[in-house]
Amino acid sequence: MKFTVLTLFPEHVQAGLGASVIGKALERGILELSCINIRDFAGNKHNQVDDYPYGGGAGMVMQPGPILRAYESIQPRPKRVVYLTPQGKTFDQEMAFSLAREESLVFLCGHYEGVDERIIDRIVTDEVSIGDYILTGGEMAAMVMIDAIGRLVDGVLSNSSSYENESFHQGLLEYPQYTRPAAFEGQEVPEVLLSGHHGNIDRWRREQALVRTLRKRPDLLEKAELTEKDREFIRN
Ligand code: 6GU
Repeated sequence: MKFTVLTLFPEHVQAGLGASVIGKALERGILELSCINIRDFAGNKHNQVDDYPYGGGAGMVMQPGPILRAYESIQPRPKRVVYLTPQGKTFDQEMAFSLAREESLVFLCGHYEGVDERIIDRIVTDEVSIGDYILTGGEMAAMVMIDAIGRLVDGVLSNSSSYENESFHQGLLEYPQYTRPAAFEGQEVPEVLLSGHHGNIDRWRREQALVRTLRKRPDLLEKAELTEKDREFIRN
């Protein structure tokens, strides 16, 4: 899968995604990342890419010309262009799965007070927010999305860390995890996990995932994939 990021801070994005699982997948060529500096397409002596807003008001607006020229430098022309903005649809796991099916994605990162509306009309297919708060620019949001989408691409995660088994995959929070030692300063690992009885362990984990979701994020239960047994457990 190929990610192209249109940004004023290409090194920031490159560095932010260079480590860990996504960094490895980039090295192995399973994922591709190309960061295009919008400023390279300024086309004026001072490399200016923003200007005052028509009608007045605070801040600066990114001009449409440099962004369009940066976009037009992408070959082949992409199908979907994601603009990172607090005004967008809120990113979630379902959207991550949907976007992970694309062969390539372009992310447009805005700065200052945003981009000229005409660039949104012209090239943007998806406006996406990563949550209800304001960031100084779209770069960190693009990195969040690329991390979440990239890990869903075949071959990025090892078999042992595959997302297929994640409880969040079914819309639930994860069950609690423990490793050695079995007793840590008087705190013991739940006995069922030491029992070797996989049927009991699976049931305990499922119940823990349900209890946690019910306590911490009851809103998630509405969309979760629950069995009749799950529903019965929640009722009791
Ligand atoms: Cl996608 N961009 C900016 N600038 N701020 C945000 C955001 C995006 N999502 C939440 N806050």
